[in-house]
Amino acid sequence: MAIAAALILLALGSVLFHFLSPWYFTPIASNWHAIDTTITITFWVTGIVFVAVSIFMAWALVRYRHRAGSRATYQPENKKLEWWLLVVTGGGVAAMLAPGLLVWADIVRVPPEAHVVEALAQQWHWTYRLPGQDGKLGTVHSRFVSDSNPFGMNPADQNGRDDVLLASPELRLPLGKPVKLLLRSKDVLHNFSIAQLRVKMDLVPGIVTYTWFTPTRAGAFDLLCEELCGVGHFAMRGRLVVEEPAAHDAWLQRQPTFAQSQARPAGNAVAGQALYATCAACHGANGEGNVALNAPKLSGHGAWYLERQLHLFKGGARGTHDKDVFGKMMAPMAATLANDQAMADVVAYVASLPDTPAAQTIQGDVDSGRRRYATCAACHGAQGAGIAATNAPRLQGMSDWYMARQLKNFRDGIRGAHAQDAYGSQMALVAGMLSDDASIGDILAYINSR
Ligand code: HEC
Ligand code: HEC
Ligand SMILES: [Cu+2]
Repeated sequence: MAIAAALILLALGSVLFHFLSPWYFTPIASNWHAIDTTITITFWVTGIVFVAVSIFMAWALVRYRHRAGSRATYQPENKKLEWWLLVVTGGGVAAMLAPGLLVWADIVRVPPEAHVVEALAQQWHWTYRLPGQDGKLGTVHSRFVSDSNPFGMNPADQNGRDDVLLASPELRLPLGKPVKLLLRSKDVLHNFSIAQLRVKMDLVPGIVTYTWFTPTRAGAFDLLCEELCGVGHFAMRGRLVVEEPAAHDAWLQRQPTFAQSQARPAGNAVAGQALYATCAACHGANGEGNVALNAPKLSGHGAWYLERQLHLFKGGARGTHDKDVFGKMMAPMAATLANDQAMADVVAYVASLPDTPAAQTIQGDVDSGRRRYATCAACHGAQGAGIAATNAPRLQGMSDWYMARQLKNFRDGIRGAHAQDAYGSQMALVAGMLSDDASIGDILAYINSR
């Protein structure tokens, strides 16, 4: 009797939970209402069966409970009942599967007016490519991929010259226009998924997969890589901003094309030497860093990393947090560099400076650090040499006292919290695992031992 009551309560509780709980689909922001409908149908079918089976079991427990003198009979065949169950089960399964087939047919049939956008995934971030004025994407090949051509653009293909390459995890799309999304991976399986759009599709190295949708609500939506194996997919956050078509066109006009980005003049170390005079006061004549002035070693960092930090400081995405005492000292210094060319020049000069390893100031448990560093290696490299393709800078041989401070800043939301600091926020996500300061010391001691 108690079990029968428990079964009924369980069924009732589940149904109430389903209807009353605040955890359900996010409000939809695309044309894919049909996906929600199929899920609702499945919930109805499985819900009715679940309640019916629970009630039947409770009823059978009460009706056929033990009574003195009563005997069970064995009835192996019941044609009528079997037909009945066959038809009801068949109907239920068809009701769950058939709508899905219809929706899938819509998903694979892209409307001809859809404009094309490519999302390119790699360990561990997203970038995007838009076709430019001609509406055609240029061809790409993995053999063209390099640090200066991360999209693998075919330099001989005229269609690619006006392609807009977005080296940022943020994609912008116009409201109300259907988009065909081409999905390309440079290395392993990834998964493009935006809950509010009800869009989710795997990226498979070696082939280009696709999906399509029409954004129906303006706003910013999180893009997640839901390929959950491996160490870094969780840190592959992106963002989709859906905006009015006019605002979108204006934004698109400002993005450089592939041809323009290739034509950008390289930094000039001679011009950079004069600019570096200001920097030397804190960072040292050879960019070796100065712990007394809290200015870290710069020599030995990749130009891509230094330029990005100077842009972040100048644009206010780094060094503006209230508690970022030392970042706030650096930010006005970046503002003295008048433009992109000045930044490229000073960085070119830093690249010409001798690279002597920084003095080691941090002690810790190297073995514990080795274990913890396994996660870091996925982006910063096994020896901490930094990897341009993952946007993760060099750690080995750099100022350890400075890195200790940065790791705390990342963890405590002082660095990497700004909306425009896409790569800093990725590092901040990882730094969340460094709950105690001792683990930071251990990791840095391990990096020092490399
Ligand atoms: C007044 C002293 C001072 C001067 C002058 C100065 N910096 Fe800095 N710089 C700092 C400090 C302090 C930091 C560390 C900020 C932090 O801890 O977040 C820093 C950080 C940096 C970083 C970030 C390094 C990293 O690993 O993330 C770069 C790049 C940089 N400075 C470049 C420059 C350049 C280029 C100049 C000259 C235009 C310059 N700095 C002038 C004090 C200075
Ligand atoms: C998912 C990739 C990823 C992982 C994993 C990762 N990092 Fe980073 N890390 C980055 C990126 C990207 C940056 C550059 C952020 C920026 O541009 O502001 C960074 C920056 C840093 C910096 C700042 C360096 C400087 O000169 O200012 C330190 C220190 C650092 N990481 C240490 C670590 C440690 C220690 C671990 C392991 C616990 C780790 N990272 C794991 C991607 C990663
Ligand atoms: Cu991924």
